[in-house]
Amino acid sequence: MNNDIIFALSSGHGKSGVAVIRVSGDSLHDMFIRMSGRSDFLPRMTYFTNLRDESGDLIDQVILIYFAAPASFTGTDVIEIHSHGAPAVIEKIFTYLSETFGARMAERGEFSKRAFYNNKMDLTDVDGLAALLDATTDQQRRCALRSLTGGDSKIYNTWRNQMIEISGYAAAILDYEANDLPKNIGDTVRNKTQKLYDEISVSLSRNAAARAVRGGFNIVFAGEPNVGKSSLFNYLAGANRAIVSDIPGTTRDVVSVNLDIDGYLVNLSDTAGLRDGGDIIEQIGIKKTHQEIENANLIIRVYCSDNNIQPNTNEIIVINKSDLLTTRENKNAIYVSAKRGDGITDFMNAIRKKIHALMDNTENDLILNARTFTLLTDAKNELQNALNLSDDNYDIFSEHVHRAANSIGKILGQITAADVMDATFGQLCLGK
Ligand SMILES: Nc1nc2c(ncn2[C@@H]2O[C@H](COP(=O)(O)OP(=O)(O)OP(=O)(O)O)[C@@H](O)[C@H]2O)c(=O)[nH]1
Ligand SMILES: [Mg+2]
Repeated sequence: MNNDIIFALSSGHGKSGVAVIRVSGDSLHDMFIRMSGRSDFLPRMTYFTNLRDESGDLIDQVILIYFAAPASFTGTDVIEIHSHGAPAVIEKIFTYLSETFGARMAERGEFSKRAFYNNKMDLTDVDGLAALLDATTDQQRRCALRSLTGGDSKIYNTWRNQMIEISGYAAAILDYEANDLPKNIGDTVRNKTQKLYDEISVSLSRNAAARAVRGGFNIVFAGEPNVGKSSLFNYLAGANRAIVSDIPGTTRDVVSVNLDIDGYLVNLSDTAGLRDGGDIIEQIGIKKTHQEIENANLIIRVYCSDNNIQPNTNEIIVINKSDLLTTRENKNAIYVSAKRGDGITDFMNAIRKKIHALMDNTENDLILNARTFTLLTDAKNELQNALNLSDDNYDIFSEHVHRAANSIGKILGQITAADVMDATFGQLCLGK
């Protein structure tokens, strides 16, 4: 691979105290001598330098660090320039790098692409890096970090190695005499395949939780018009985001806010009240309510009269306007009053409990995106195909398990088409 000299701003954009510009290329030793004015430098040490352009003009006072290949982020030589964060300084350094050294601005994700081709990262590590850079909550940070530091790769590699081994054994059953093979090898091969199948199934079923960590835990308020959904929504949002009125059918569009509850990202949505009739616009709103309910991790069913309706596992039953009620029959409902604030603490605790039930321990789940979810599902289906075969079909059994191993290989980027690479690295920003 051609590692021409590329550079990018690795720190954030806009005015800042310090900016970090990263440079990557095949041999940057001489470049470092020219920039630092010294030849007796060591890798990974900081050197304070008056950085000057070709005509001797001072560009900025900077700190330089040299990372010698392969011990760098990209696996190539890397120079880090820590300058003052002014846009004019950064611009001047960019011009200096291109004019003096023929360097060019890196493309989106190009540093990580180099790291991938130089075997510093596999594709699941890159997915982890992208997730980490997007992280806004503590749980997102933890999950992403586990993936970035090779946690996911380790699991995939273990699965893949086991599949290759099983596939080899299955093929051997036909090639060797029974006496030359370990006892009950057929059963062993099947049991191992079943175990892998179960493990992958669990990981796939945890995807809803993993998605909720990345995209947010979706909570939807649903119920008939006028029961007080918007009032409760505003209460939890801590702001008057949705219009409240005593006219049934007030809310039509979905109104959403993001909250951080115990370190988890939560998307809270208020919706149009569910009823037959109403005008065309209200009916469109009700359609949207049904879509929101489908995507919800938790549905808050709001009522305003006493009842005995029981919640499903992903539901909380809330009976609002408790200030007007005389009975409280429902043991599995939470009685609240948006008007007076009664019962809100219990309500919040019930929500918390649901969030924790789904999202706790997700730091051990794989980070799945559309690409990895599809490939992992392919692998699971191939194992299922193998397990469905009758006893004497071990050559086909071997082939199915081999294909499952290939799918896992694709997840890691061991066999990958160019478009997948572009999609994976494209999710990163410049300078990563
Ligand atoms: N007494 C009493 N009134 C309430 C309470 N909560 C809401 N209300 C009133 O009930 C009416 C309807 O409240 P909303 O919050 O707009 O109800 P909604 O469910 O969002 O209604 P739609 O948007 O039409 O579906 C308003 O007049 C509120 O002031 C409560 O706890 N007690
Ligand atoms: Mg409303």
